[in-house]
Amino acid sequence: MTFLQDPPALGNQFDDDRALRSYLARAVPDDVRRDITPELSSLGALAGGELYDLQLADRLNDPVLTSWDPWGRRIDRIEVSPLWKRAAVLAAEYGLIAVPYARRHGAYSRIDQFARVHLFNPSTDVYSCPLAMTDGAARTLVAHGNAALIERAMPRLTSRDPARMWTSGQWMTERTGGSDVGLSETVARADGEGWRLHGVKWFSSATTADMALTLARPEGNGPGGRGLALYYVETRDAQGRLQGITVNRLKEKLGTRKVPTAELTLEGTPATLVAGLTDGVRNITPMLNATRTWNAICAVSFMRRGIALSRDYARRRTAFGATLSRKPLHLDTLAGMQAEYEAALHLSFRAVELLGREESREATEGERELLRLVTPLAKLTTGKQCVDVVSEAVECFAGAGYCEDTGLPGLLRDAHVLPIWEGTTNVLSLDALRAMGSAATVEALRAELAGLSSAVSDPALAVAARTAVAAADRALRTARDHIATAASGAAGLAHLEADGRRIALTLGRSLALALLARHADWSLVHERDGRARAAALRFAAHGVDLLSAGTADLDDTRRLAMDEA
Ligand code: MFK
Repeated sequence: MTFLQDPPALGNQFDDDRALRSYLARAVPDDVRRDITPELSSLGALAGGELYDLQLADRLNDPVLTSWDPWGRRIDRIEVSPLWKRAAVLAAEYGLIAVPYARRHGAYSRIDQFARVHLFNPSTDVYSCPLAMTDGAARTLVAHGNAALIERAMPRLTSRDPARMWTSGQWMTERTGGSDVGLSETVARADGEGWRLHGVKWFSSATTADMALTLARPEGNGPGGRGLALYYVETRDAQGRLQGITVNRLKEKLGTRKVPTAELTLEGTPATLVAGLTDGVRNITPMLNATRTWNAICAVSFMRRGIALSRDYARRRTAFGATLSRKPLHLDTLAGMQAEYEAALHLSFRAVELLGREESREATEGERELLRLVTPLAKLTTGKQCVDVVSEAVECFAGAGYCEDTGLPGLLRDAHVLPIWEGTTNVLSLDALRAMGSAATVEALRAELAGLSSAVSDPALAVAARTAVAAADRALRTARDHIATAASGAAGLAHLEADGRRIALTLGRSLALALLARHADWSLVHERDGRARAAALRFAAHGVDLLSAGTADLDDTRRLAMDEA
């Protein structure tokens, strides 16, 4: 009989995720964990069952923009895929935005929320994008305390009723540049009590949102991010018509194909100031930091999906006389992926813990300082890990992984957005340096690493934790030395920037290792389980110190980069 290979299958994605369950067992009190487990398990079943099946069936259903109705009226209607419609319902019902604002479990509510996101994301084709922006918008409105906007939008953004829940967009990027937001050209003109926006938003993600937070320059304001103001926009009027918004076209992207990312022209779009007439860039940063946290958790969850599929396939696929699960080299590859995943999970959930503590006003001053730095570190570190791990997952399927209808290429394409949007690795590295400008933040990181290291007693894990502390120390010293040199000339700053990614990734990977080592030590004692220990030792062997070879010569770098003599 002809041989036919079984496809990979997924079980309950919560029950199967030993690393997540072990993390929750340590980080969340028992009564809270008992309370949140049924919904997590239910989401895990959906993610590995109904949603995964729907995702495979939905593969070719890209969003469709219809610009005109049959009678010549401009309508700009965007139809999203069946999977996205189902995801919208489930996101509301499972409280993916509501949970941290209801705060049923205080600071732990953020852990509850992001454990849900972790399970939900890999089966919903980046519906996490509108959700992340919705969370970011809610957090930004709360942070600025604009009572009228909070009263109007928060009940919608945080609703668990799919018919009432709103999603929000985050319209920042313009043709002048995605990273240098201060160059934005959109103008805001006063119009009675309100404002009207005029300009082009070049990348507006999930354009089907009910509202958006966006930046525009009030007429007469100066240049740069300081001259921009933060605005609240409702996309449709009471009759459901777009308000001065034309959808020029949907972007043709490498991945995130289900996300209707559009180029928009704003022509007199009504808008409301959120927080004063200036400092738009600073005022939108609560949104950026929220979506960057989502980015980190989504990176972790894509790694987990790649591993879950690869592991299942390894049990089914026979080659050279045995299943892949009996092949030492294949096992070595899977173990390496799992180690990266576990480190990423502990790093990202540390950012989540700190966010929850800050929001519930339980954070110490040091924890608030630490949050500012851990957020970009988690985003930039896990974005890179995710692309590597998911790429390995595709390779675990060899030729099958390269075929579109297995769904694996889509996973890799979606993973590829994570180091790009919400700030590229380089922009996030510079943000980490910006955060390290505060001595208190650097001190908070040192204290965190020292605390983690001292909590480890297993000898091999203690060595790993010390490796993490030493690598981070080298990165911090490198930054400090460059800054000291900068006092006597511009070369120090250029050196600091050139080393920015090495510094940030070293800090991100070191902190991830220290967190994993501390967790592994706990797991050895409390769960009698050595798997997290194996993950920590393997992650340490992958390397965390990107500065061990010293810093780069700037002239050589320029010559090499630009191929100049
Ligand atoms: C799966 C996950 C889903 C995610 C969905 C996302 C979908 C949405 C897709 C997108 O919208 S992608 C577009 C996202 N765009 C970015 O992330 C912008 C990237 N660029 C940066 O982050 C730049 O660093 C930045 C625009 C902030 C630089 O602008 P400026 O004007 O040169 O900023 P500047 O002068 O350094 O900082 C202005 C103020 O903000 C300063 O405070 P002060 O006014 O008090 O001095 C900074 O300290 C503060 N600031 C900057 N970044 C901050 C911050 N504060 C807190 N946290 C930060 N991250």
